[in-house]
Amino acid sequence: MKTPKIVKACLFTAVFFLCCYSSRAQKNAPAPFGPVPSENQMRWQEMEYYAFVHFSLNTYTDQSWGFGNEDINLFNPTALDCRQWARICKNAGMKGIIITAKHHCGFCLWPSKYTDYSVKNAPWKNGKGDVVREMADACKEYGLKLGIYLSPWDRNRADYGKPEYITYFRNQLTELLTNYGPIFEIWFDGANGGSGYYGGANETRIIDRKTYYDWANTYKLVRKLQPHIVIWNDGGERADLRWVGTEGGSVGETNWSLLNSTGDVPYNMLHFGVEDGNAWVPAEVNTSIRPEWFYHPSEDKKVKSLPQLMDLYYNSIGHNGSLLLNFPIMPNGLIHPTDEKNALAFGKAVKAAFSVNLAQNKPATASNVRAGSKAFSAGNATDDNNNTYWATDDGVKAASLTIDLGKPTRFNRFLAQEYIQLGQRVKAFSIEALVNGQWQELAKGTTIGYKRIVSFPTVKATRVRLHITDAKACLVISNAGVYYAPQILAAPAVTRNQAGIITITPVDKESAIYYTTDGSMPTSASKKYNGPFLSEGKPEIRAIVYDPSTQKSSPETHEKFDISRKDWKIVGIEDEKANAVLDGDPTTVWHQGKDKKMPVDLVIDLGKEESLSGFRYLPDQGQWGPGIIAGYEFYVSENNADWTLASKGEFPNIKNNPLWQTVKFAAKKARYIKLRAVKNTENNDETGYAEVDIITE
Ligand code: FUL
Repeated sequence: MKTPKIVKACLFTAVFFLCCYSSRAQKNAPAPFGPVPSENQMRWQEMEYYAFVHFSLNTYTDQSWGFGNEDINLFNPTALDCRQWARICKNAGMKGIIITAKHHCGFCLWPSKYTDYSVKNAPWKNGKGDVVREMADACKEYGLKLGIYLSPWDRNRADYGKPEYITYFRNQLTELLTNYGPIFEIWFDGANGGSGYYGGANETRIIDRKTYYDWANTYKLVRKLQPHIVIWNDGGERADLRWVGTEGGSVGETNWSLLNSTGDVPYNMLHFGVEDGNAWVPAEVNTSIRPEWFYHPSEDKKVKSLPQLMDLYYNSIGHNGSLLLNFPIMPNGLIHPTDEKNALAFGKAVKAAFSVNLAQNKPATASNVRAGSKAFSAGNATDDNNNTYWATDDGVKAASLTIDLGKPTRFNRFLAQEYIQLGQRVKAFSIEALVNGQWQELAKGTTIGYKRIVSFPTVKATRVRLHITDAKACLVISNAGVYYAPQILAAPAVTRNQAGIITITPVDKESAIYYTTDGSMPTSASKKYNGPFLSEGKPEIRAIVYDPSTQKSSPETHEKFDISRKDWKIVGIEDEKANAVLDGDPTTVWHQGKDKKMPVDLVIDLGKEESLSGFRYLPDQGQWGPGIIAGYEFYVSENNADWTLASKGEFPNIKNNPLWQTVKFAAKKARYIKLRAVKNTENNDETGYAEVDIITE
């Protein structure tokens, strides 16, 4: 068909103006300041939200980390369906999936030519299956990008620790980066070296994470095979993306997408970035929808709820990070229905909060506009185009942008974006609103970066102002948005103190709480909570928050406590603070001093003989809480003199995921218990406890 003349003329005019506009914009544009993202990093940053799937032999052994000798015959999912994973991720608003092609145990989800320890020798599909292939096909079908997790540490390989292993590792990389189409991200886990099967050697092998893998050449290979990839590496040479120092699901409110290109970075720097860093290394927030990465049936009730997932959103994407959310795959090869339900509700809630930008195309003015030029005017921040921006004159590092909403408008979120292609600049800002003719401050913040979302209680205002108070260089803001996020009812927290008193705390202080103590589901017709109450025996509390105006309730909190700890005493320790171990409050913690050399004992008198079948340990819940016990022995005694070993072992992955650790053992009668810390995660002599509890028969 011939293009009509008028259409041609319009097209020509549009292209002409576009060219004039962009060359003019470029002519006076601010110079880049400091490090800037590469094209690959920029493309990745715009993905914002994508998934991890953890699936391996661990799925069948209920472990976090396989030792490397797990039986290949265990791998036989009966309903494996990567299309289910992809469908869920797509419907949840995600843009890609990273699959654990090989976790630390060394088992390969694809039929690698270079090892027998793979799906090709598993019963699944009579050894003809390839999970990575099925994942790649499903991603393609659902328009998702594919990423690969390949653990550098391999506890199965006899040659791990020797130079030969590097050849093996690179051969595997070559297979994965050649045979499965475009790969958007490669994930090199930082957990590297330690005990393992190692082809039957059953020993501990320590490697130098910085030098062993010859990262420089490994990266070269990766980039040659996949020129558009981004590399995540927490263990060795600085990569394209950084870990945020925690698997808990947040990055600092101050978050610079910068690090120094050499030198070690402590956990807290990973969390906040380095203001004057000389390399662009943006933050990826990796966390699991359940406490652990692999599937454990015991966590079926611990799937992150919608309010928790929303917090995660604000603490990652809202803090200039990306969100990598993990789904543990069940032994049958599917994502659990609760994980699916919560992930979809999360996607829906994000849409409900952020699909209508109340500032879009609203008139905006600024206290300074670069060269007074339209090309950098305030309106570029509200025009729904991230490639145009409001900029200030060189040297103007503080200025404000005012958006006229036209009429009193209800909102509770502000979103700002810097045009990071020219570097990250903003150091401090505040959000103000014109309410009933008066300017009032709603919130304060520090960095902005690619995206910053600020939450505050709902206001009704006619104007809103982004007031940048400090920056490294002139301001370059590509987007300013105003949103109304509907209220989300959050499950309340339920705690029991040592005296047996139950306290239920809502997230929103004004919410009404309803609860049951008989194991039944709470509703608004259940007992209303009017303050702390005493419990007897092994109480089971189920509680909800209920909003009468919408007749909606929060997800429930379900806590099952064991026997009362009323008569328990910590034996032989003078320090009063030690009671934090028994106070039922996960936020209080007690540390045995560093002067005590490992092993360190904690002895508790239960007051009378009990029939024990396990114990629980909660380490320091502080973000970088020290003294996390990694290796333990647990003893029981009837007289505090003759001790029987009930269990010994390790708490795997407790460093990155410092949650309740539950250990079960064959039933034993005892009045005294002794938790012996034989090793902590830092290999020093500190030992910390938020809580210690027992499991009775
Ligand atoms: C950690 C690993 O040790 C965990 O098992 C998990 O794979 C997580 C994503 O990274 O470092």
